[in-house]
Amino acid sequence: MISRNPATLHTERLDTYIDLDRYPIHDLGSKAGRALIADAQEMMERDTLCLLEGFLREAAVSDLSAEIGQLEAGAHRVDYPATIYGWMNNAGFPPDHPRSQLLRRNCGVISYDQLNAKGACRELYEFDELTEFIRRLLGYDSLYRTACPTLSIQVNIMDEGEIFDWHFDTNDGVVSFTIQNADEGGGFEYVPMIRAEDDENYAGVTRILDGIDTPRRPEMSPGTLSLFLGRRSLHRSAPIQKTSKTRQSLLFSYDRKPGMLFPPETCRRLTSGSPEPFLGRLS
Ligand SMILES: O=C(O)CCC(=O)C(=O)O
Ligand SMILES: [Fe+2]
Repeated sequence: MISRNPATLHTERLDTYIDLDRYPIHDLGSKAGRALIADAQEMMERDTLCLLEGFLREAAVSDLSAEIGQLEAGAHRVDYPATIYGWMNNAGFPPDHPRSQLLRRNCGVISYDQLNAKGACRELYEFDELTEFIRRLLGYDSLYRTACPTLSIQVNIMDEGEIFDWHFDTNDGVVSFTIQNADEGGGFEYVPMIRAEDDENYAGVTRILDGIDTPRRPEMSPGTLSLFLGRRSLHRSAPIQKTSKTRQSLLFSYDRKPGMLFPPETCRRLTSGSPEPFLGRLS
């Protein structure tokens, strides 16, 4: 019998989740690994979005979807009106101004504490190779999985009629995996670089909100890894139309410092079902 060394077994386990032939994240120093990083960074610079199609193997997508499907009925229901501009004080603008709009965020959320400790979602998150890959893509000196017992992993579930409407993110990037799409609607829509820190471009934002300009609607098939920088790129998950199955996306959180916890307010908003509007910063 051939004895198997633990490193080989570990890589084989990683390979059951991630298509290492196409995406060699276990060997980033190789020629193929360096090309992968360079291509992905180019996508991010160009589009603020890097999509790696077929990153997860089909069998892994099935396992993840099965775990999520079993937990769906217990998902926290989220439904509240929210500002597009969460980091700013939005008081005092005219009613039709983008800063005055409150748009609906409505979905189900399975939080980290609801996942199976030995399930597929957590096993995927725990691979150091994945964290290191994301660190390299972002070009940070360090990157850690967050320590948040509630939101280090978040599964978003969307059913018929639900929408997670237009906004800018306040974080440094979101890593998500498309696990299942709805039959109709619910696509990710975005407008890259529509705002700059010194130019809010309210006219451009208004044209999107009013449906005059068309956002990008990238194809995101199950198994796609997406890394998105949403600070400057307006985005939403479009309304889910008639569907026999939910849209499932799996979100992983990272931070440049170890031990990061999300603010209690953020955790509460995504798990308590409070309909209280999110107005942004109040002072
Ligand atoms: O689920 C999505 O496609 C969008 C989620 C999102 O933009 C967010 O959570 O900030
Ligand atoms: Fe977002």
